[in-house]
Formats: sequence, C-alpha cells, structure tokens
Amino acid sequence: MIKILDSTLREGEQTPGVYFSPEIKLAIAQFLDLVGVDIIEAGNPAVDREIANAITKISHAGIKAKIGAHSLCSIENVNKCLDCGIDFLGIVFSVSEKRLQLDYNLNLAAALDKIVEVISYARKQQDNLLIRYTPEDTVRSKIENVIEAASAAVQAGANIISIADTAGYTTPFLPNRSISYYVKTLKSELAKRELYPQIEVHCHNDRGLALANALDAYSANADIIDVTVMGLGERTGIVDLAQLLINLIDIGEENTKWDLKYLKDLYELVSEHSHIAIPPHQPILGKNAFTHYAGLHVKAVSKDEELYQSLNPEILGLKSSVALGTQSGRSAIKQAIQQIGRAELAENPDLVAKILQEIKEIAKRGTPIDVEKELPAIVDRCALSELIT
Ligand code: HCA
Ligand code: CU
Repeated sequence: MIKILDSTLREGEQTPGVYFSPEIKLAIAQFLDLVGVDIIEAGNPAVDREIANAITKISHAGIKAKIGAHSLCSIENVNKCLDCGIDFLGIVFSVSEKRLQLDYNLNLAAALDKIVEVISYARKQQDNLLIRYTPEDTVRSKIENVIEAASAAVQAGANIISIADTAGYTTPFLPNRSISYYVKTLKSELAKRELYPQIEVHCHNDRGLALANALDAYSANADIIDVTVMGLGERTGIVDLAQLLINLIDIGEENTKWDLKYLKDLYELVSEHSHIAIPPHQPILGKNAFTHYAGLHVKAVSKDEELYQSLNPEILGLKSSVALGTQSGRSAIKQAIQQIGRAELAENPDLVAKILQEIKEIAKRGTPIDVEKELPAIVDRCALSELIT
C-alpha cells in the first residue's frame, strides 16, 4: 500500500513569507494524523531554534504518524535532528556532476564517502530510525551517480531512497525523462545488488506536472509519495495532498486509512496561518469545486448532480451548492429560495423573475452574491415591491 509523506511543515514552510509557530505546527500535524498520512516531515532543526522546538513538541505529542526531520549531509545537522526525538531522518546530498563541481567542489568518490559517513553515524545512534537518503535533483543527475550513491547509502543503513524532482523537470510523456523511469531503473539496479530500499518520490510543480508525475511514479510502484497541503513549497511547490488522495482512490488504491473529511479544516487552518488564500477554482477544496453556476448547469444538477460532477463531495463531508449571478436562470433562483427556507415564494413566477433581474444587476457590479447571507434581504425587498405593485 502506498504511503504518504506530508512535508507542509518543511517544504511548505519554504514558501516565501510562510512561517508556522510551534503551536500551529502541532495543530497541523494533529490534523494530518487524523487525515491518515504515514510520515510528517516537520522541518530542519538547524534552520532555527524555534523550528527545533516545534519538531520536539510534535515528536512527543502521541501522533500515530512517523515524525521526521530534514537534514543536510553533516553530523552536526544529524545530531540536531536526533535531539528532537524523531522516528524518521531525511538526509539530502546531491550527486549531480554540476552540483558536485560548482557547489561542493568534490568528486564523486569524496561525495560517496561523506554520504556513507553521515548515514552510518545516524544508523549507529538509533537502531529503529527510518533513514531516507535523497540525491537532490536526482532526475538531472547522471543515473550512474545516483545508483552508486543510493547503493552506498542503503549499505550504510538507509531504508528509503527518494527520487527528487527538485526543479520539476520530469514529464510522463518522455520515456527517459519520466519519474516512472527513475523508479523502475533504481528498483531494478538496486535489486541486482540485492538492495531493496523503499522508493519515495518528491515531485515539484514547475511545469504544472507534479500530480501527473506522482501518479506516474505510483504506476511504477513507488512506495512513498511526498505532498503538502495546498501544494505549498519552494517556487511553485509540490503535489497537493487532497488532489493526490482523491486521485489515488479514483484509480483504485484501496482507502483503508484516509479520512478525507478532515481535509477542509486542515486546509482552512493552513490557509489562515500561511496567509495564502485557497483559489476558488482549486480542485477538491476550492470554494467553487462543487458549486454550479450557469443556468443550464444548475437546471441539470437539480435533476442529477452527476450531470456536471464526476466527484462526490460527500467523500469530503461537503455538499454541492449553487452560485447566483449574471449566468443564473430561474431554476437557480428557485433552488436558492428553497435553500433559505422560503419555498412557498418559489411558486410565484413574477417574483422569481424579479429576483433574477435584481441578482443580475447586483452581479454586473462585480459583487458576488452569497445565498445564505445576501439572498434573504433581496427576496424580502422583491416580495415587498411585488405586494406594492
Ligand atoms: C530542499 C530540496 C528538496 C529536498 C528533498 C528531500 C528537493 O532541500 O529544499 O530532501 O527529499 O526538492 O530536492 O526539497
Ligand atoms: Cu523540494
């Protein structure tokens, strides 16, 4: 069964302007646990003292999910992670030729020594620790380097190898540039050496393909997929948690442990504290994801929602709704009047026509109309003028 690693608290906090306090981090972690993710990557304690405190707090909060910390490839950083009481340690070090040369000034052999030294050290400190090694920018690194580094890391004690599409470079349509190619190649090459780590994927969204690539990796039997709430992260972020879960269930992954009803509250919490609004047209949890607007649509869904919906909002504990505005027809007005408990007025065609006209005028000024909050007053006004005329 596929595992989900949520990195809202680490990758998500790498969104410019985003910072979650330790209390909010804990609340987010508790919601992620209720949703049923397997691993929560809570941050790199070397970045800031308060981040270290937050990871420690989350590690000791009785959360079912494994709690992870993120580390650069240094013993000092690893020690800071282990001090937080974690179950999972991610160590990142690129073996791309460009990075080795330009940034680290190391050859491959020296890089492998460093990776082995740090991973063996971490393994010695904590027997039951899950250790992940990520050759950063895996998919733009020479595959031979990746295989060597991954083999060395597993032999030194790593349980998981992550394929990082750090710059969102992969695409499912080019066989040698697809993440499924990397998953298959790494699995088969390591198996030849009798090494069987779990394979994780971390897909950035630079080309808008993060979700497609994650599903491509899933089809190649990846074991773990990285996500964040709202797809937050560096630049254009990574895979969105809600979108991945919905699609995994849709393509046949048996849902034995995810509770999608907690997603709405989780997304609202993250949106509030990241100060980033959820776009209304965002799939799954955007305000308009299950809202019908144009007259033709509203009329059809009043008979059967499936006519304009391929997902059932009930799986998220949500209901579909109707929006009112210039695109509305009589049917939408009638439904909305019923929704606010004034069903008897819906039988008066002149009144319905009047309300429709008024709604259109208001909407042309660019004001959205909230059925619950605004419609009652509009209905009262129109009903009164009906009585007078
Ligand atoms: C980063 C880059 C990273 C690392 C992923 C990982 C990436 O350190 O910010 O450690 O598994 O995209 O490669 O997020
Ligand atoms: Cu990343």
